[in-house]
Amino acid sequence: MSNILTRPRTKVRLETERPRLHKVILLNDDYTPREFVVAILKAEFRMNEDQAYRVMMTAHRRGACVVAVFTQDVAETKATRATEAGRSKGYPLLFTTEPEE
Ligand code: TYC
Repeated sequence: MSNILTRPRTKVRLETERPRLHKVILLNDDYTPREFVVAILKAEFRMNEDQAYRVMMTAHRRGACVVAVFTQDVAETKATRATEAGRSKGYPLLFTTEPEE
């Protein structure tokens, strides 16, 4: 029998890192009606009329607007649902996601 002493190779980490958050971004287009964008923002992102109108107008004027941040899974699900809601009415409305810095 060998007498070699071994040390444990793993270190216990006392803190867990927070998951990186992902932004949901609303992109402007020339075809989707403003009221429809506002309705989607209210339904999918639980915004009130005022918040939804401001976000829609920011995307309209600047080309894009950050809607909210979530974990990756939730951000992607919401962006997909919101984009599909537009597509179901024939609009090119687009929500994308990207990791927060
Ligand atoms: N630009 C659209 C229009 O004039 C409205 C719009 C706003 C569409 C924001 C998309 O993300 C958007 N009808």
